[in-house]
Amino acid sequence: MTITRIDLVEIRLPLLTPFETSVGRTTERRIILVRVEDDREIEGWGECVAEELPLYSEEWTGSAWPALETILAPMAAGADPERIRHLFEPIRGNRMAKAAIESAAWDLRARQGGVPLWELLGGIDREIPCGVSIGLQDSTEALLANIERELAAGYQRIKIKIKPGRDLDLIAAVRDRFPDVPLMADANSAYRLSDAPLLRKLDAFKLTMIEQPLAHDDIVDHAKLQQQIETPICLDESIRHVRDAQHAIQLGACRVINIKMGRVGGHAMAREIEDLCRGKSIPVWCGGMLESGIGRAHNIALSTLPGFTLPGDVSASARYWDEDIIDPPVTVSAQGTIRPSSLPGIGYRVKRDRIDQLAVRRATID
Ligand code: OSB
Ligand code: MG
Repeated sequence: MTITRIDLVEIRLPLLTPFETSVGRTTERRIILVRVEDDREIEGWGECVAEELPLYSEEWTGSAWPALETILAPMAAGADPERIRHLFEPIRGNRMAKAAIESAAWDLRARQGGVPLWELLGGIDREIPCGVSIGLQDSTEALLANIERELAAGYQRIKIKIKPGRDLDLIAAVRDRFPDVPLMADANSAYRLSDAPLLRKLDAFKLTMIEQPLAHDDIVDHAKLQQQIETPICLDESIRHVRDAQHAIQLGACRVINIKMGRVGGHAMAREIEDLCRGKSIPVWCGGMLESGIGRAHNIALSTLPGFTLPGDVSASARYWDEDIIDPPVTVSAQGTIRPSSLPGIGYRVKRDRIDQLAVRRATID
């Protein structure tokens, strides 16, 4: 049952439309996929959510590759899949790289046991509620048209990206057109505590939350900001470990947490954060990192845990890709929900031929 072989493959996957945030613009993803195999040739798949440049966190595709190839994969080769997270503990940082192998090991365990990953993780058999994250657009009209389309498709909440100079007027225009839609804004760390007077003006628009307004590694200033605004703060970038979630909740730095399995080093840590938050009545939702179908399938499984009560940034493959690397692609119902697969593991077939077409580098560790 031990991991006997690990394959790494980097693919280039062009986005159907560029995705722009306060920190930059992405047109093509460079994604590292991890395939683990056991002695009976059962496989497991994971995805590294590191981006093309270290603009969201310190990790990027170029740093995750050597971390995986020279450190993490050699540690994991020969190991029991259940032991992976403990083996990785002495290695500092590199959480997205760790999560790529750790999550592949979870998929492997689920397939070894013949059960869906969501069941192995402790999820509930239910459809998960979905929202969309819409990047900065060239014009307000383009944003409004985009929102219109996503609402018509059934998505349950809209998240828009904001940054200084593209905030109050933009949100006012959206609220004017869609007075009752569940709406939130993600700043990706674009503001400072001294912007509190401006951020307080957002209270008028009844956002369900504002995501990560202040620095990517800050908790203390978020607590000060939360005292000055009514809009609930949701932390994304700042929560890298269950300890961060503990500290943030203790200090009142947020009322909601966005859990990204890659950002916190894997499913095991994501579950710990979900468990903590559920105990403290802090709702959580599953964030996204423009994942291909493999990362998306892991997000769906994670979202079945009981604490994930809010719509996540987990949406249909067709919003991102011309052709996904899994079959079938992820689809969303007219009610804005995804039904988790009942097949073993991540529950989707990985399209090896498609991956081969997109591959730009490979490594095998055994
Ligand atoms: O901050 O949630 C974020 C994408 C890349 C990096 C960070 C973020 C995002 C998104 C997109 O908001 C979510 C998605 O559709 O995958
Ligand atoms: Mg975010």
